[in-house]
Amino acid sequence: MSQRTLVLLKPDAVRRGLVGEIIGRIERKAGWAITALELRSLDRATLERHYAEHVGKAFYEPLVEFMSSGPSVALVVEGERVVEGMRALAGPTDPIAAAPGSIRGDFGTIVRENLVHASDSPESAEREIKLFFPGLI
Ligand code: RTP
Ligand code: MG
Repeated sequence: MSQRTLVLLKPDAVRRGLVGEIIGRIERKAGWAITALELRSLDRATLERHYAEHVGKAFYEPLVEFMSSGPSVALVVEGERVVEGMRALAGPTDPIAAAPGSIRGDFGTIVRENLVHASDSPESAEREIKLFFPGLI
């Protein structure tokens, strides 16, 4: 079942020079394709819409501070079961709980600075793709 998903390489991934490494892992997945890609700094308004489910939580403000601390790379990835597959490639939210082999497991230690975002359902993916790439059909 071909799907699409929205991936963000968060500011820590860009700062640490891990963009090529992470994109390489996505590119090597059989049958997946990157169909949009942009380096951009995320403003508070965009982050509030992106992370609407987390507004008001204790970690929300520090999350927004972090996510606006430098540019991110936004991508649309298309392919077979890519929503579930990208979440698996990223690993669980807490990098210490993430298995080696996953992006967060290989490169992360801090819950907030966990390198990547990947949409958590096909519905979230469509909402997030509209937010980051409004020109995309
Ligand atoms: P994401 O939305 O970024 O793909 O990550 P996720 O689904 O794995 O995690 P989610 O629960 O949606 O949380 C969004 C992001 O907020 C930061 N976070 N900090 N306790 C904390 O300090 C905490 N919990 C979450 C992480 O950057 C997480 O990815
Ligand atoms: Mg999430």
